[in-house]
Amino acid sequence: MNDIDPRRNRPDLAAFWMPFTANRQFKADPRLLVAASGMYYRHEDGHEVMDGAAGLWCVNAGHGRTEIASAVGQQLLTLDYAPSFQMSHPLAFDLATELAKLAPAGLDRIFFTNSGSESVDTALKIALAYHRARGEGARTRLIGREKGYHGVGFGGISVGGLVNNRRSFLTLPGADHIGHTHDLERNAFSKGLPAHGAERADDLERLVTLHGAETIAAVIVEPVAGSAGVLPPPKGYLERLRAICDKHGILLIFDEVITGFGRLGAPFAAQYFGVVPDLMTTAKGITNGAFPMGAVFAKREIHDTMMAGPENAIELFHGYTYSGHPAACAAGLATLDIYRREGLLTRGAELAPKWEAAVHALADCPHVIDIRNLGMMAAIELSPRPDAPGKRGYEAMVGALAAGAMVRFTGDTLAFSPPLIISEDEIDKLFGIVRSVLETLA
Ligand code: PXG
Repeated sequence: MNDIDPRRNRPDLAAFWMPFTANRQFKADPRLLVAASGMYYRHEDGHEVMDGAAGLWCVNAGHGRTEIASAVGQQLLTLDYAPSFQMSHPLAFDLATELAKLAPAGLDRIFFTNSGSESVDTALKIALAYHRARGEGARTRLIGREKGYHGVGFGGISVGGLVNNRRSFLTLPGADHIGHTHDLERNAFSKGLPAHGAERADDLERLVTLHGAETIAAVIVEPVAGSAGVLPPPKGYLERLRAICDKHGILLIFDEVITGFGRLGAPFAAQYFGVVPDLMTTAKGITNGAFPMGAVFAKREIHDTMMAGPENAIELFHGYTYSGHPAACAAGLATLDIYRREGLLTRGAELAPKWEAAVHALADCPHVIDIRNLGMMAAIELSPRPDAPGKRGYEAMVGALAAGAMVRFTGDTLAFSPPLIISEDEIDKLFGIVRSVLETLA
């Protein structure tokens, strides 16, 4: 880890309007990270903080990977930028080819974006354009799920199901939602997939009855809901959703922004579950979080359907200045090399039993009302203080940071998703810190 210049003063905090943050609360008591290596961040006060969240679910190979840094640096010196509209550069094709090799069967056409939000909006637009190209232009409805998080674009918040992300904004008129699967009454303290709730996929039949299948373009779900607090799907749920989509000609989109790149112990959740979507959105782990990038994986049939009309006609009027940015592609290729070399896309499968046992051992801690896990994801749900929902979760996060672990919180749920290089001892250490915090939490 680089040494930090001790003379560096705290920066002026006023100008940076922070995303998804209580800005005034933060600026009154800031939390600044100044360096990172392997499993650890360094806090500005010098103490080491174990990364229990892979940054924001993205640093799957751990921090400070020199291979990625060198690849990006080299690329910037060789070819810093090249347009991707009507022009390109070799690395974009190389990375797409490598990603297609990892992809679930048939999803081997790759559209590059710069974030999860852009991947989601791109996938929704591809779904609409695909149906139109097939002569089913009436299929314009986009279906999400309650508690879903699909980023912050207008498409993503329209199919998203977290009210705070929607209430201040306009959403697309054609969007609707199936019900969520969170069911504490029947499924609390499930290890892995909860037993109850596969029938909740049938809610899609309700929307088909309400709107008509011929108006529905696509359904998008996170295979495991992440931001809502790690909600693994009930056993059989995704299979059922797939079957209903097939029955009605509706495209199924898996939002794998979190579950992609080894989080569950397989390259993608689609492979973990053996359920193949029509489109898949990714970002985050595609470059180990080191460079902004996202990618949409499309079934070849969807891509090929769009390759119609005169050869000089643009098939999809969509793309970004930075789609397939050379440095992002270099970061992606270096990241995939690391994943392959170190077996990180499947390492989660070996660690998951230890991970599961370690998190569920906290069931006796105060305030704990549920513990959930799948692959290398887990959550501990705390009972809210009746007068102050969310406060306990916030205090647990702040307490853990002081005690040497970075964890995410959403409301009163703590979420865990470590870099996939974590050792068994570090798993014990992480949950040891969490235990010490929960035991002293008011
Ligand atoms: N889809 C999913 C499933 C996500 O988890 C996005 C899309 C959007 O990605 P971008 O790159 O546009 O942020 C996400 C992002 C959290 C947390 O703590 C989760 C995300 C981002 C920030 C915080 O749960 N997920």
